[in-house]
Amino acid sequence: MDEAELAARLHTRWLGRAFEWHASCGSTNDLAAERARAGAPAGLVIVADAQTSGRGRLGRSWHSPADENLYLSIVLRPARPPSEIPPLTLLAGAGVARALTTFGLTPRLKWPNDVELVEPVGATNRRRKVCGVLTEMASAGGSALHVVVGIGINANAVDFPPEIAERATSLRRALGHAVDRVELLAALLEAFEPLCEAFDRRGPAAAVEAFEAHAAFPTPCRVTAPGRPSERLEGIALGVEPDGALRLQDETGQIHRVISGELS
Ligand code: BT5
Repeated sequence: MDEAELAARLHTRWLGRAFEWHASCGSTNDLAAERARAGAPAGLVIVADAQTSGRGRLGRSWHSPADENLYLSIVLRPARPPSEIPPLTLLAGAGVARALTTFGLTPRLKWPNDVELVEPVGATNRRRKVCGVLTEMASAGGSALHVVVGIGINANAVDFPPEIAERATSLRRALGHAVDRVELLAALLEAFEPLCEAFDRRGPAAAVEAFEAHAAFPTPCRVTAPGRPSERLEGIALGVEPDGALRLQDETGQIHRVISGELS
């Protein structure tokens, strides 16, 4: 991937107009945070062909083999208070979903940060993860200084390590052919730019609206607390609240607001 190639294809106004490409790095989120602390503008995009310590949430790792997939981080400086920042994860998922739709796919968003594709496995269909989002923020004095939105998309990987083989898929597996990563990146940035502008104007409501257009909730669904798998709630997901929390009704009819957790 190279900068001139992206610039020639990209039709955004500010997102991705500052761009760095690396053959390899630890985590693009760390590089983006470093650039943001040094004053990088909103819209800076950092892409790596490989990550040696790609991260998920809660210290989990993101499988990031070289040259096959898309690993990127975006620096944003939303004019919103820190409490309104977490729904940016929903917004980024919606951006990815819109981009994948332009490839003829029907992605489904799983609250809060997974993009999934339906894959036939034997006689059944399984939802498998094609993308994950990791949003990280630095704040001071009640305002968000910068936000880094990290996005990993399995573009062309065909095989996955055993620990995720049952749960992961890629665009290539779904489409039956390889995808051009520059084209994928341009489609993603073009889809995400207007969403970011809507978020600046309207905050979390814009994120929730965009997310719900592609959301699919497992029924019934189970939510486990981050890092505490024994604490769980089961019920029917009713949707996402205006602030991004998941609304879940348990079997007694009680409604719960889930702010973070793992959905299955
Ligand atoms: C995520 O975390 O899904 C967020 C992933 C964000 C990755 C991007 S890549 C660019 C940027 N730089 C980074 O360092 N990170 C971001 P979480 O919901 O915690 O899911 C992590 C879990 O997904 C792992 O524990 C595995 O079970 C599974 N997993 C790991 N790698 C995967 C992959 N390539 N495809 C599908 N599933 C994967």
